[in-house]
Amino acid sequence: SQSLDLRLPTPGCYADPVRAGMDADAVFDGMTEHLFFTLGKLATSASLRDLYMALSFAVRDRLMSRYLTSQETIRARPQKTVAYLSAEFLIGPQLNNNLLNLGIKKEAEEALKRFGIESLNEILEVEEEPGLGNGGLGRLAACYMESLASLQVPAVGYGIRYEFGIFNQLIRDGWQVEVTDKWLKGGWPWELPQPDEACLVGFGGQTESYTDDNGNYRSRWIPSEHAIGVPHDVPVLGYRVNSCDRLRLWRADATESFDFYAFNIGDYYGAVEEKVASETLSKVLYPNDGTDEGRRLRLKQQHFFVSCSLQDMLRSLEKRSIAVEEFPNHWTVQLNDTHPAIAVAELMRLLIDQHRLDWDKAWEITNRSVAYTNHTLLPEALEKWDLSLFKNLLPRHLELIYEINRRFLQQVRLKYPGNDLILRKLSIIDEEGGKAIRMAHLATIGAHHVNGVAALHSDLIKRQLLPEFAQLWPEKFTNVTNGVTPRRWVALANPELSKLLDKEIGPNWITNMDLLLELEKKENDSNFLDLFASAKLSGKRKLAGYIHRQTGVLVDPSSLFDVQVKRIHQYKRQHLNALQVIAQYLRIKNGITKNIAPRTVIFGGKAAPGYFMAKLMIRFINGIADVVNADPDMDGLLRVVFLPDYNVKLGEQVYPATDLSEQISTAGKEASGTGNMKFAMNGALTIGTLDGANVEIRDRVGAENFFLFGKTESEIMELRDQGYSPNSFIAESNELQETLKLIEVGHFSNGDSELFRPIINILTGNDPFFVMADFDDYLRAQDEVSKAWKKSKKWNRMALLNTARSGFFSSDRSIREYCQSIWKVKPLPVEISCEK
Ligand code: HBZ
Repeated sequence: SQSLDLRLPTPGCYADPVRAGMDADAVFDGMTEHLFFTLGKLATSASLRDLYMALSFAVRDRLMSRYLTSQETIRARPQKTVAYLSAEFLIGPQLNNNLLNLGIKKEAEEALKRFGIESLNEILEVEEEPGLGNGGLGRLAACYMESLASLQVPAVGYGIRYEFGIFNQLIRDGWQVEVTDKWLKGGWPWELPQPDEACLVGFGGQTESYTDDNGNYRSRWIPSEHAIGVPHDVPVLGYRVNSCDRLRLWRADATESFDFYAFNIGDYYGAVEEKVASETLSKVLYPNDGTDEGRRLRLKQQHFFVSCSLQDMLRSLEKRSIAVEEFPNHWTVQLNDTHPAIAVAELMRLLIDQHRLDWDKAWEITNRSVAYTNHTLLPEALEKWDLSLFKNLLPRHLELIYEINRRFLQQVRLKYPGNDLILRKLSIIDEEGGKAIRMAHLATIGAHHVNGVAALHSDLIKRQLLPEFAQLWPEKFTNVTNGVTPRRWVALANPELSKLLDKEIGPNWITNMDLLLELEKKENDSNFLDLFASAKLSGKRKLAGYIHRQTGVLVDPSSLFDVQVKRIHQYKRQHLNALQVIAQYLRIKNGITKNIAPRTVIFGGKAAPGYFMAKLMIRFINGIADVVNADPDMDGLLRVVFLPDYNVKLGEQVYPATDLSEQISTAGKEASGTGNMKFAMNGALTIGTLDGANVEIRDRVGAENFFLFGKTESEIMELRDQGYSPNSFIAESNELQETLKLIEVGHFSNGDSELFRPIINILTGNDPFFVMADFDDYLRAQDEVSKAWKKSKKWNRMALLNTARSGFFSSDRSIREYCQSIWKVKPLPVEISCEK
């Protein structure tokens, strides 16, 4: 028969599109069946959403033989699998990505035409994005899963299936308003719930000691509360390969629908209480990207998903009758920041309490399996748990952590006799103030490798964050510079550029970004530069349309699109950018327009709901936008836009449309940045400080194709040590004084001189992020930008060289580095058998 048996891999099912059910007829038939049987709709009355669902189900069906064959291959072959543990996976819309990776975009378009849909975009518009992450860290996890699958590396991403992801952002009267993200309403077609593989997790209660059958002294944990983790699996298909990895997200369910004892005594509300409490566990993502609030529910979430995930890994060994001692040969566990760092204690607990291993063996297994990635140096972002809270929630883990710490500190004592200071610095327990558990210390002690996410950042981890650890274990510390997937961020997001690249250098750049270097040959080819520029212009036109629809502001696609999109944070310095805009506004008002390039300055990003200054910065930008956009003097010269609700989907529109990428954090504060890479790939020039991966971007694209400004990390440290005073910088800059003055008098707040006072106060007070110190040099660099923009051929050449030399920032390169130097895993090609 020609029909596809979706349960069994079929002969030649990848090579032969008909047999694989990959042609337009099959996609159409699949959609028709799903409309009828899954959605209960007739094609004649199907809405756009129905068609989105039907197409998604039809595409999901077509992933299934790859997914199941991949899982079966991983199961049957005794090879190491990556377990990427992350509290966040910001995976973005799935349909388009799966169409691309399967290679059936054209077929889907053809099938849609038969339903009267002329453009796939109409359908893609409908897709809800699962906002299961805050920003860079969560998006990185998603890029890494895509690269792992594309490189055919067996991997599972373990995380939490939050019912509500990051809030949706509305702008009301210039202020951010947070709205619940109901991404699951109406059903999400990409997940496969697996209730048969649920895991039980305990919380609270106490420990008690007992003597086991062999006369050994042991401790056991009697939790007072339980939750059930139900895995929801999302297939992660690699690009044009059979490999399809799995993202396993845990949903918390109550252990019992009713506590029957409480029910029997008539306490109905008491009975449902436990159910409600445990179901709240996976209810909502914490929307903080930088501050650690130390909330009990967050620690519960962390332990919940880590415990489920480790149990799942151990169970996979049991199912295959593999001894638990073999764990490190079968799993390599990567901790995405300290959010899953409880894994060190939980793996010890499972090995010792449940699998009856002795301490040394358990520790060897744990240490050989676990590695830790750090993403921040900011002290307020380093996770610490109050000791009493921790003890109350995880008493057995606290015992184990004490013992880990005791043994570790004994080692330190032997190395540094009589050095109490170093013991205090290295201890997992922070004794300053109220006692607390330092999760970065637990992760570092438990892990075989600790890595930073850009060269500078990894260096600062060794020099500033964990110097005593780096001295103790120099070989443990390493760097893996972040990367982003070229499939989503170029091939999908930028179809015009992709077409041009395909034509010029062939389609292999998508999996081998080093091939982009061939574009260097074209740097003086006017014809090609024009084509490159018109791809950019087409992205800008689309974004201009979106801006108009969303904000009502008309922007000129031929102006310089100057973009800063990222979480709003003082260290990222959106206010520095905003001040620069005011300075340009003043110049125009004063008739000094000779060197001005027409610009559209675009901001986007969410502020943590409790972060007052970040929310005020949004209000500030909108205040400036209102004044600038209403002033006829600015026509043709300056526009300011705050794009509401920046997310993955919007990012896909923004990167291809950007000429200038703003990467202006205080040097030493941004661990890496990943937006900077997406911009460079799409041919934007960067204006930036020597921070995070900017350093490496500049090294790669060439200093002459990058607008550098600002103090270096060591200059910032020096300033700080000398007792930094922002006023000495303000005193030297007339433009800065005038800019601040205009804000103070309420020019951007309808005469209200109080509204933005906190911004002025912080900048003229202690200015913790050195905005004043970098202002003049930033303005100078912006003038360079304007000058360069006016020589469009030169600009286009610089932009082309950014794309050409950005291959290093593919997440495929990052993942290869993790595989070789940290995980020691190899690809496992998946063959779809041709025998029935
Ligand atoms: O991780 C970011 C870094 O700021 C950025 O420089 C880096 O490129 C990126 C990937 O390595 N960090 C985050 O995005 N951090 C968070 O989102 C976060 C979330 C929850 C927290 C703390 C931080 O509790």
